Amino acid sequence: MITVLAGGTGSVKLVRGLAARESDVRVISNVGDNYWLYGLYICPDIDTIVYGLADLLDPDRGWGVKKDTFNFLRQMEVFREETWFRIGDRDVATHLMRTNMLKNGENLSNITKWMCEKFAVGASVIPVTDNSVETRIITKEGELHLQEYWVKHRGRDPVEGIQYIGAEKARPNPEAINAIQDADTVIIAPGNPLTSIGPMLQIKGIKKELSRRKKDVVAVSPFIGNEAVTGPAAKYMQAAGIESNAYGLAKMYSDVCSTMVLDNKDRALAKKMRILEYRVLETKITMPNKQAEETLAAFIIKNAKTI
Ligand code: FO1
Repeated sequence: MITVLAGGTGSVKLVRGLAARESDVRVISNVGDNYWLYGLYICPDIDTIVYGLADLLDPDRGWGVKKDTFNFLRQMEVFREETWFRIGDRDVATHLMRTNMLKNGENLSNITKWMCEKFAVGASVIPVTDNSVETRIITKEGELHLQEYWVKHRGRDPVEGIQYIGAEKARPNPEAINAIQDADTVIIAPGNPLTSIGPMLQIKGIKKELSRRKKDVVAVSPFIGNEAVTGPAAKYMQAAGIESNAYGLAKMYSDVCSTMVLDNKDRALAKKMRILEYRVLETKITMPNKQAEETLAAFIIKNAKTI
């Protein structure tokens, strides 16, 4: 059994590769970028993973449903509502159903299970907590929800800090704890370390359980050199005072992880990582197509247990 800690667009390709090769895959999903809009509860990371596994994810954007239309949003424009967050017509049905179930007293874990069933996803997708955790970005202009900072303001202002509101008190999902305890290998997907993986590591029970399994925890770097393969990870790492490369990541994950998968091009960083007592695996970490997703997944599964 393989357990993956995953965020959104940076993680879904590896999750898909693992699910194609393994029969029991459990995906612990970040909830820090969940967002309320028009009275709807939107869970981008959960949805990206579920759509990705259901082969419904838009491949160009990396979020939302492929070939979706935007009539709902056009009507919201008519109502003079803000429409900077591009919710598609099919996507909105997911948010409507989820919000309705929440209002009827269902928790996010069960709603996500329902979603996996409806989209015929075989892997388990487990929200890291059913409590509210909110990633907020601090800039000199003030504090913004991650979606407002990144999508509405297009990441315009320098990041001065990151906060995970609610993480401290959040109760880890018992199924997430079981998934970490029972896994042969736990993989930290190449998601944004501060906004996709970071909020989960701030939940005490999750961090404690991962550190207990440290020798079986493998992280996949989202960096090549000082740049993230996709997205704004480098910017957030610099803001947090962490080197924006695989070595900075290794230091950040050193309490919870003992194996780092990095790109062949980052071979020069391996020696420094070994000083931190990491086992280092070098391969090609970019996943431009489904074949590459499976190849990386197979590489990790094969090498995870060769100590
Ligand atoms: N990202 C954008 O850059 N622009 C959008 O308009 C946008 C809409 C959106 C709608 C639903 C959804 O599930 C995700 C969406 N995302 C959008 C992606 C999202 O902002 C982030 O990439 C994730 O939260 C990070 O994991």
